[in-house]
Amino acid sequence: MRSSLRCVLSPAFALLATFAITAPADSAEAQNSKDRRPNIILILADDIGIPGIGCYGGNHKTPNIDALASGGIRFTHAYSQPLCGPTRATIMSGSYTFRNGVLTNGHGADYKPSDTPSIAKTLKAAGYATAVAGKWGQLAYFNTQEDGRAWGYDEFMIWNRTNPDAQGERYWDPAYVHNGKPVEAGDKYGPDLLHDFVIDFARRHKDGPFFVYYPTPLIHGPILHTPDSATKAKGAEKGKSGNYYEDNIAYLDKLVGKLVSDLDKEGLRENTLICFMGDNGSTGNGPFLIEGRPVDGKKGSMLEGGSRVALIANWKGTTPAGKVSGDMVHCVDFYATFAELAGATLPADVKFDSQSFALQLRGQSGTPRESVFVQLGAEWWARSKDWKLDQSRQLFSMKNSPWEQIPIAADSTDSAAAAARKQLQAALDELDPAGGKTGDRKGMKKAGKKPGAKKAKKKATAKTS
Ligand SMILES: [Ca+2]
Repeated sequence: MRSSLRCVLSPAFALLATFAITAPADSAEAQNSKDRRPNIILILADDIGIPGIGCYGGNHKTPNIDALASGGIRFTHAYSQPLCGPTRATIMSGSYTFRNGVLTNGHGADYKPSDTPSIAKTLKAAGYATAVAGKWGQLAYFNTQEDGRAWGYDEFMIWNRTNPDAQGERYWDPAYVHNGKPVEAGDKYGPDLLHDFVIDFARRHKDGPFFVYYPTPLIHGPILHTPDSATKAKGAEKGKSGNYYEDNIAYLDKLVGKLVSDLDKEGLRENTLICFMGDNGSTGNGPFLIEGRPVDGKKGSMLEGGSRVALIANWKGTTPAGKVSGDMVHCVDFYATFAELAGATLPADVKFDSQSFALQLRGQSGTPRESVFVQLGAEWWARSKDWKLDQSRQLFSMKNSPWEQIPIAADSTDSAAAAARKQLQAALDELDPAGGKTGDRKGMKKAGKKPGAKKAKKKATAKTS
């Protein structure tokens, strides 16, 4: 018997889901099922939208990420939140930001491990060894080993500027903390240290199962030279982004390839699910192109380019190779997906927004989402494959996304538009983001206020790091 996950969806819409996960009974069959549980590695890349990834039609070369996609599933309609903090809190909590409180950057302290679930806690309770490697900034409460345990992580190597003992940079001579102790990095390059930590952890837990959350700092600014850069211009060393953008993408891609190759050497590929996702859209000067045409919006924007990101899932021998899926997936969905694969029990009496796509990973059709929900501060929208409705009730046709969204007049007589409006409004009504934690804070508009249609297209702004 495989562990089962039951999604109870709203009658009108599959946006909100609650779950009852049943762990396998204590039997030989159940033990067998447990033995098939995969190791899970979630690579979260920083500030790279679909224009940064070659196999998405972007204008950059990413041969190793492309190979990961051609050996697994590439999701064309995958969504994060538009900024680091909200995405990270969404992944960890399995809930949208109006529930977990991290509505924009700078509010990570609103998400406490003591009173909110975390995916690492859930997987650890199911018997997984757990680790995190990379950027913890934009979330909080993570300096010591005790903090790690509170989040559910056995081991960690993190960069977290909220730690007073770890002030410093993320790339060269990085201010990382390893299991509560500062790393003596010398002239080392941070992303290399993280790779070594991840592979060492995997090697030590090769009998599995293990879970590694791997939020690499690449390719967030400052865009500095990498170990492979041909030149090392002084300007870029001081943080003037731009000179090494291509080199940073190349290094991210190289480390993805190295991870796959090192797991292969350890004989771990067939029992390890590797997921690769971007944490928000691309940023910098661009151009941000898909198939040679500029994408609509970038990081921090409520336009498509703010949150439409790459999602690749590769579990050798299990995920169908070379599949390109149009199923919509949201970063909130990792929680239920990983819990299902792990045969884990979700915390009771918690409202999750996560919807498992575990069946799709196993090559089955599953129950794809009918929409995704994205929020930044006091702005939000729900989106189906072809339509999008925002908090001001402005409807857009998304048939030409990711290049443009087309406003639909409120008095449009188009029957498909009317049906979409009804469907998406029902989804938003059920979620009721204005009834959750709101943007009634400094620097954020009050949630529930209805800006005009023009304002709805305006870029949301917030701090970044
Ligand atoms: Ca980011």
